[in-house]
Amino acid sequence: MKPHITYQIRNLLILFCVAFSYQLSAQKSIINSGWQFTLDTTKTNWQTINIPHTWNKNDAFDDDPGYLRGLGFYQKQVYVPIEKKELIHYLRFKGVNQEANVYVNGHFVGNHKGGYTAFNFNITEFLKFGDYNLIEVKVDNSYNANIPPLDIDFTIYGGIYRDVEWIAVPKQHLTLNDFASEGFYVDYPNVSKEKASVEVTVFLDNFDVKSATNQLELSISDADGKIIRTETKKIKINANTTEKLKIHFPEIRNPNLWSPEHPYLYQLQILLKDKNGTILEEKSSHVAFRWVSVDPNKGLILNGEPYKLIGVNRHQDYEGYGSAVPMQLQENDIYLIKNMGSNVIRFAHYPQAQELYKLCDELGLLVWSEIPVVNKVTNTPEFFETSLTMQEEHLKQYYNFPSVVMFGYMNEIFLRLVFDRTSTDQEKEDAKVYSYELAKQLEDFTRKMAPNRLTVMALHFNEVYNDTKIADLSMLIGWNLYFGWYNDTIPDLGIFLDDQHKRFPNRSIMVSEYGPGADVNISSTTPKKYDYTQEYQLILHKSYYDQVMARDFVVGMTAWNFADFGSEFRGETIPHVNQKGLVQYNREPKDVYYWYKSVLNTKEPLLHIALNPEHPLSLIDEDQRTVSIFSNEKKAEVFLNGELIDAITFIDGLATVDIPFINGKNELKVTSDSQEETKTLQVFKSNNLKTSHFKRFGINLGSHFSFYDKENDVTFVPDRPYSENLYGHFDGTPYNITKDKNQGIPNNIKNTEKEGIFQTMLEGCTSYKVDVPDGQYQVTLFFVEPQIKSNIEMIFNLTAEKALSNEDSKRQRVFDVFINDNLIESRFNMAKTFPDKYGVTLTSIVNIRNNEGLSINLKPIEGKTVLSGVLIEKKD
Ligand code: GCB
Repeated sequence: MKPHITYQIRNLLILFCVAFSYQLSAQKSIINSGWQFTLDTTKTNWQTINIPHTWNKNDAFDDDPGYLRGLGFYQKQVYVPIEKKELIHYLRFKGVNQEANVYVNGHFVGNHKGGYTAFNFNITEFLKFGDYNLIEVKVDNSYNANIPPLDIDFTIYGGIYRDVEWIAVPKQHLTLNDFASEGFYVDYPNVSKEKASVEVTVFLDNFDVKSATNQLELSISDADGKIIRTETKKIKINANTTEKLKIHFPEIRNPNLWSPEHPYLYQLQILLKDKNGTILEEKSSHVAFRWVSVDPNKGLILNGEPYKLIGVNRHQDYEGYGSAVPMQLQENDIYLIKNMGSNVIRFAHYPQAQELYKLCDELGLLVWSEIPVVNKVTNTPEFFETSLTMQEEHLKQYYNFPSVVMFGYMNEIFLRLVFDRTSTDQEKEDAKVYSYELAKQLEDFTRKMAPNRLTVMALHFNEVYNDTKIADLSMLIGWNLYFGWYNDTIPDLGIFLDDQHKRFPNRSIMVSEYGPGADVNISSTTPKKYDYTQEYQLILHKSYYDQVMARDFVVGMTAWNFADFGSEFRGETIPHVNQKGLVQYNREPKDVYYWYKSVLNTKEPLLHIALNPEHPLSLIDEDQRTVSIFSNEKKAEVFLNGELIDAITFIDGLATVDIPFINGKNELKVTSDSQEETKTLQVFKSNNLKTSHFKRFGINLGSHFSFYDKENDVTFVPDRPYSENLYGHFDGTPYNITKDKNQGIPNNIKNTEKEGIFQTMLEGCTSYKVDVPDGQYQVTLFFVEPQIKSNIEMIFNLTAEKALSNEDSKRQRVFDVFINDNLIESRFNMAKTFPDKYGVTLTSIVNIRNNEGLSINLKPIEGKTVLSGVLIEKKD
């Protein structure tokens, strides 16, 4: 019996020890689930939500201008067991946009400004143990002149949109009070092919009223998990103090170097133990050996060799989620970016989820990370302080990711100033001085805090950056260049780069943004500047790539943007969205993504036909259609409906083929050495509409591009002058279309999602004809009043003309509408009927007889007529 009792006691003792050590060691839980949320300032009408959460995921995309920038309230009850009384408790918020005030059990705990960095609050003194505790967070995303960013081209979604963690730590722990860092920093005093050294600086807090003796055990293991270095330190920490320790590891010989092609990672483990050897806390970090520098003539030097950066910028929001995006979807972005063959990401214009940086370490992507001081600075001590604090949080929280090689702090800081029509010359001069001053402070601070990183700043195309010498501050300059979009032509890129290099030979430069907007529903055989076609997007990206690759001195390029993203005020073909993505807002790739992949990713075979089989194709008076095919192989064969029609050779990932599609269903097949792709699509081919059968036929008036209308499953064909047996206009001109801009009206059209039809139109057209066969048709005409006042002034649409006031626009145009001589709308006056740019349709049933075709006549009474589109649907 005796031994048995002893065993029982021993077991109990073990259990007790386990429970005891459980209580003593650090614990972290994610408390995202089941928060109460309300927008109501009376704090009623609570709804239950989960974090990540934003209150702007819908209103930032609706027809009403603006979105809620104001207060949101969150609350949650958390039970804290009595056993956790000995621990120190922190709340960690990984991202709250943009100002947070936190309360625990009614006590104010702290305030944080800035929506893109994490913050910790010690809440221990406010807790009730063995009881429920009320956590309240008041979140404010109102415009605040003292919190960057100010006015920018992306939506400021309000809310707690990243994880909330509850961290409970023993009295001695790695500090949580150093700008929400991990409490340790990994440095590499010397790295070369032959040897590498690692130094870790740890900050230990002792919250006890008496001093404590602890032990720190650090180890580095290689990618196979084999421990290759260990260091142990005993340390006495005085009561209520923070102790700083530096631990040097002996050099590692012939280290495995890290690069995007060879992302070799070592692992650092840190164990904090008490004097009895019980683990109090455990932390880890990637360790990677690489070194970077820039050379004004050779570009970036990575591990001693010139290395061209090719990649993308990334915003963090996602269709349907706003900024509150599940982590798995966000991580998929990084895989998509890597698979495209990128070797760099610029997380623009703000620090993004830490999980993504970790993935960049693992997959091999160099990172440019920055804080959102964008377009403009406010000259107040508060703005300066918030910006510097933000940079300190940014540097400290992202310091240990070896993929981060560039730390930035400003984007296009003189953009507002250049387009400012209200400030005096003196005010503008002052703005240059104080913006420079903030840049200098941020630059100096970044160099001091992160000595082994490159500092970087992005500029827009303007001499003001050279004149003020702000462009000489950082180690690397990123130019955001939109030649061929906002200004000039595509080849002007090279001219600009050469000129800068000649004038500033000691400056290292890259192209940090470039790219046109593109819409997968818009297509043209004659792509033009500012027309949102995928074809123009491809031309521009391809040429930029060639121009950058031809210049050794250019560090590289990051496309704007990896994905379409929310920018509420924009009125492009997809309103509220900036459409310059290589992939769509839902991350479905656009054609250009595949082109990049075919050039950059040589590992995975790729073959892509740049045609969407879901979009019916119309070939009117066109024998064949040129189709682009992308591949990273050398050659392929092209078959149409089972017959070989061409053998193609890919040059720089691209080949074009003229395909003689037939009317009806077509099967286009391309086969290369290792791959095959088939696309089956519906083609409407006609040289004579009078003898053709169709169910629906749409025309995009005033446009050289076609638009796929998903709702009606019809592709609206481009406009043309009338010719017999076909269709077209007899008079009128495309509204607001110039050599440089092929968009028509740059606004959201209310009450519709067919901006691709409404935004372009014929003005002054009195007669339009479509030679359809006899029969009964439903005919829908599409109109919008282009000049009615829109409240939004588009800074990014620099060529937009000034809108008329409501009063002026009411008198703009009045006209009668006839179809085949029947008056279907009398004194049509949209400005009078609709308060804004509404998509208006007139639908009538028309009987066509005697081979007369369909005639649309617009008779002006006042001003000029407009017409955006025609849809003809066969009824009998
Ligand atoms: C820029 C800005 C970026 C905009 C972009 C654009 O230069 O840095 O924030 O979104 O241009 O699309 O206009």
